[in-house]
Amino acid sequence: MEMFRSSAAHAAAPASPPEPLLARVIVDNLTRRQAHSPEGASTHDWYMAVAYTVRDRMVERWLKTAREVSREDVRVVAYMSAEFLTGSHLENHLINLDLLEPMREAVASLGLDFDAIAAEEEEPGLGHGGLGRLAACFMDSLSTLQLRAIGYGIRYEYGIFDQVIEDGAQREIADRWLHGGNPWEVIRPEAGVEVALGGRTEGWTDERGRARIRWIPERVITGIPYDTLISGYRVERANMLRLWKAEARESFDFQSFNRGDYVGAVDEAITSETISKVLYPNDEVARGKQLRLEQQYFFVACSLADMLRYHMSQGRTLESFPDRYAVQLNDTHPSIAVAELYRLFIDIHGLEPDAAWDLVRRTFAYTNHTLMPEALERWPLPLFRSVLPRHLELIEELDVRLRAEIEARFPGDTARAGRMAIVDHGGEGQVRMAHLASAGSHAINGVARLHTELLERDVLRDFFELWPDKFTSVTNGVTPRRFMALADPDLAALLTRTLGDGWLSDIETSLPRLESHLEDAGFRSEWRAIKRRNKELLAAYVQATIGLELDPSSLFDIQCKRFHEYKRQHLNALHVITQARRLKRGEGRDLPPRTVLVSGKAAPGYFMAKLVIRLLHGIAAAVNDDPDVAPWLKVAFVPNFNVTVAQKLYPAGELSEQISTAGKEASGTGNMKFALNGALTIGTLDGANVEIREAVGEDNFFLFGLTTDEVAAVKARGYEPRRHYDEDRELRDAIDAIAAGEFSRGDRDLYRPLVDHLLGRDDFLLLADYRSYVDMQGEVLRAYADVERWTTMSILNTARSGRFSSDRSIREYQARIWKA
Ligand code: 26Q
Repeated sequence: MEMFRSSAAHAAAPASPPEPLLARVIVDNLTRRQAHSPEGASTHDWYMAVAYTVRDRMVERWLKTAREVSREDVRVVAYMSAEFLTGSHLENHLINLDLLEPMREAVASLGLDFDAIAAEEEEPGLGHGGLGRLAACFMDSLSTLQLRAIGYGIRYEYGIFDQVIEDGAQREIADRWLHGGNPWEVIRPEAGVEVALGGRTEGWTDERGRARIRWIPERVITGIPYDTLISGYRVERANMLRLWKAEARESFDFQSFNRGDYVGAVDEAITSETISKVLYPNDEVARGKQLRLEQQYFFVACSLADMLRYHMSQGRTLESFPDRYAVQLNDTHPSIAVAELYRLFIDIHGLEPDAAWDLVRRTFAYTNHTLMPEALERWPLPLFRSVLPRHLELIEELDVRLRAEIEARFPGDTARAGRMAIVDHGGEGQVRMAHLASAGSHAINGVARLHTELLERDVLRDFFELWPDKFTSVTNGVTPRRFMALADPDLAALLTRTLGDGWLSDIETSLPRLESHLEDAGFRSEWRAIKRRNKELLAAYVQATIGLELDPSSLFDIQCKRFHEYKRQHLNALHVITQARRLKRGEGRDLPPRTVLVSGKAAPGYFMAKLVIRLLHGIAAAVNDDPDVAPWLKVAFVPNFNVTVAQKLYPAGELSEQISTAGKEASGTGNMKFALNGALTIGTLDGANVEIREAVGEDNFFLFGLTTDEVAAVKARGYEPRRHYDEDRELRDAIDAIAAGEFSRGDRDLYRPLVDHLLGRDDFLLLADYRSYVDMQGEVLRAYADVERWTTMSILNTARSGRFSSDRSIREYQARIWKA
């Protein structure tokens, strides 16, 4: 005890700003809030104490913002998303509060290691990848820009699975992120909401003699909000993320209880609670699973009820709802909100349909994140009817309205009306959620310029022709607080020394000033030293996790993202095989060595994606142990890619692999995180790569591959991947090596499905792009050999990537869509 008392006293005189109380408050939280004594406390106990200390500091900001919302005439942004991939909170809040260093010192004064304490935090993995992480970046920027916002989503008890690798294959482990307690959330049982499901509808006549419909549900569950504070960078306000947990309506059902069926009643409670139990692990493949529809409806119904209840409690009219709330739909996952709000206005509040529809459309805006047909959500009619019978009736009604609008603008064009219908009556029938979202919103946006163009030209073409003014493009962005300041503190310190304090609030205007330091030898060598140190840190992490030793002087070439065939991790693999074979022949040993790092999860049921993970491990095993190859080329698979691992990878990246088939990746955001951290991109003209290349300059970007139009032309002509195999000796050797079992201990069957697919169909045109990719990888190494040239290109990538801040994205949403 003595140590703690004297250390706490020590903390009375730390470096500026003085935080005499911090250490004492931490000990207070440990003892009073958690009933632990300092001597017996575990690292996790200390983490909880530190977290509560930070949370308490922020509560005032939060309450202040809430008071302002109730007083002022502001429009609140409600960001509705089935996913929020926030990453760990502790250090992020400390950066925002300018308390990271004082907290380090306070913790050190207690004789403890801050990094070990911070590492105790389980990151909330409430998303798969890009879309969920984007929602988290947007929440960060909304707070930093001091816009009033609420993020609405689901408090999954199990987030995205943890990935472990066994014998080169992915195995999934349940993510028990709540196991150790979550100090960041505040439960609000008093703000619970009831949500109905299933059942049927019936007609009735209201007191004014109007024919009305009511929904007689089969089940009712309760949604309980859990609030997490979202601080902004150096600002006095804060927003919140409100996530819903599903619970049984009562702790037990009295009727069953009276019948003596206590266990049956508990059973029903368990069934209700499954709704928020687990994040579906598939992304980009929409499958008609009832529980997934129930999840979507559950959080949307809770959130709208929450908004309406607050709105009415302030004594406001229904008509003013769209003036007070701008609801952004993060893809179609929450798009049932369109039908739900329409239902609430008509069935519950008795509005006339025309008025209700007008209010609905003024409320919602829809962001599309995909061009892949299999990712477009569609629900089979029988399933939809059994879960949401009343909503289906209303959607049929909306369909009639939509048809009338189409007829007025394109008379007699029944083919068009059929293509655009919300309910597709072919076969068993389907509800097309992208059509519901488009019809029910006043704004529709894609997430990069190319993506929006393709939406307008292709996926949503008919909607664009009907409502061209609804469409807009908002290129994605990432928060520089997490992905620069937090992930790369040394770089942040250099930028503060070079650009002055405050650069992090507006990187779009501050980073370009780096160009005036381009010739400064001292700055350049610091720049290199920082990257080198980040590579050493990553190498140490890789050594500790998979026991592989990396050479920090080699080029760190990284591809980290979900595994998908369209993202083409197997094209990366083909290049590695080709390069290994060259080295084996003695070619290319005069060029700099390269370390290829790959990281990412595959959906548990995505056979081909999992096979590619195995292949990469097979290649790693062959390459890393070969003395003719390993000095120049190593391959490391970094397991369990998540936000925490990402924060180690991006700062160490020198070459960013953004190699999707042109026209498939809506935007990408990892591409932006790498560029901001001074990596160069090797990439196709896909998603936001196009804009990154424009921003950083074509000389500072390694472009390869077919364009979107060329891809379409090749497919239209009848693509024959085998021709490339026949004509390109190195390509043939690489594929033959896989087929021969070189990466599967002689097993010729393991990768057969992959090889057959590549030679037979090759939907994502790996073989067509192989030669230009491999040649460009040669250019990369030649450029890397010239240290000064690479340094210049690296600095320019950072200096010119400021527009890929999510602050810029949010300003655009605000100016063009929310006008909050
Ligand atoms: C849908 C229905 C049923 C089950 C799962 C899903 C589902 C879940 C997640 C469908 C899609 C997703 C995730 C999509 C996603 O992350 N898209 C990415 O969004 C990023 C942010 O805009 C873009 O940068 C990426 O290009 C895009 O792939």
